[in-house]
Amino acid sequence: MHAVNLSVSDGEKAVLTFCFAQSSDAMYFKEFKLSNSDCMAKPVIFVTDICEDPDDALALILALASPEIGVKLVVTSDEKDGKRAAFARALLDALGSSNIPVVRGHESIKEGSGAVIEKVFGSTGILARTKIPEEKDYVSTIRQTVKQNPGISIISVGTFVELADLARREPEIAGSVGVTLMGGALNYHKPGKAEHNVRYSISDITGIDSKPVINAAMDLFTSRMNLRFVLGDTTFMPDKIGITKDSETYKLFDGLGSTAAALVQANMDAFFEKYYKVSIMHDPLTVASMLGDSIVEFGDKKIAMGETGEMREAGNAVEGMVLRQLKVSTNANYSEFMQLFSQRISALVLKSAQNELKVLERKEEVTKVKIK
Ligand SMILES: [Ca+2]
Repeated sequence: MHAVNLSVSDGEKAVLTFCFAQSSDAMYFKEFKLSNSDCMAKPVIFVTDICEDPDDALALILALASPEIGVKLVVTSDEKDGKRAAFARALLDALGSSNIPVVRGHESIKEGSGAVIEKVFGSTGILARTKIPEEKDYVSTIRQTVKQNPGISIISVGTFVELADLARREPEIAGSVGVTLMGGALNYHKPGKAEHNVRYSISDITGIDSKPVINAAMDLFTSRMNLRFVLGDTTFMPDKIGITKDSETYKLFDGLGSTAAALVQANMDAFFEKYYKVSIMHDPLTVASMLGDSIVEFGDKKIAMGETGEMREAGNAVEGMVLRQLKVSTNANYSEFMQLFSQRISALVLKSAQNELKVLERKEEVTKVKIK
């Protein structure tokens, strides 16, 4: 794919955008403009619980760095007073994507969530200077974005409350949009528990019938939405797609000094301190599944889900589980993914750092001229 695109934006200032991509080998260049351009890009809405596990921030960077897709809207989930939305806003701005709107999702329905975001807010002044996006009706915003972008699809790498709300309030819109989501597991590494994104979509608070007041996992599973699951069985590969403090990906951000690098590094450091020494790239692998057919393989399977969010293949279903035919991930090419991931995020992060430096140098020049 390659294209030259001349567009007019920002007060009739012409912006020349050059896009070039070579099959799936990750070779690409985008000159003159950092943000996602529209050239041949498939529009997507990105739903994320950003600033907990740092893989969300890295997934967003991968999406922005990928010419095959164009992010039209970011919706946060598992919100903590709009702080995830503020983090997304700051990261997008730092990467030259101020044109992409961010809408706050539903407040967290789970006790104990949000430890990382609180720590990151306390550790970097960048977020203190970022305006927290105002509360808005996220379902209306999603509907509007879907109507404005024919053929749009949704990548969900957070919890499911917003998608379940969309399915309930706008069933026609919801039914018209394909959703690729990270979540669910058929053989979860914590036996008897539901996978994280599924579990965090089911509220702790129970109603009079002892069922959770919100069960967005079951609501989504039983909705008419066209769902494609990138399962934890495929993504939980710490040895193959895990990032630690010794990884090249960590070193890319460490000490680079740009705003984007500082945000991502603060996120990684807080996660490593609060939770685990490795962050597994569940969410970037999910984004990569949208970039061609070679990285993640999918198959059609009959899947069962229980009230607790536990998922099984139909053959192992127990009483009370609901059955549905679904597209689920069956395998992935991890080395191809890591190569594409590393190349693309480095290109965007380094380019944005260079641009930030140029702006600073220009400001210094202006100051010097004024002093003279
Ligand atoms: Ca996530």
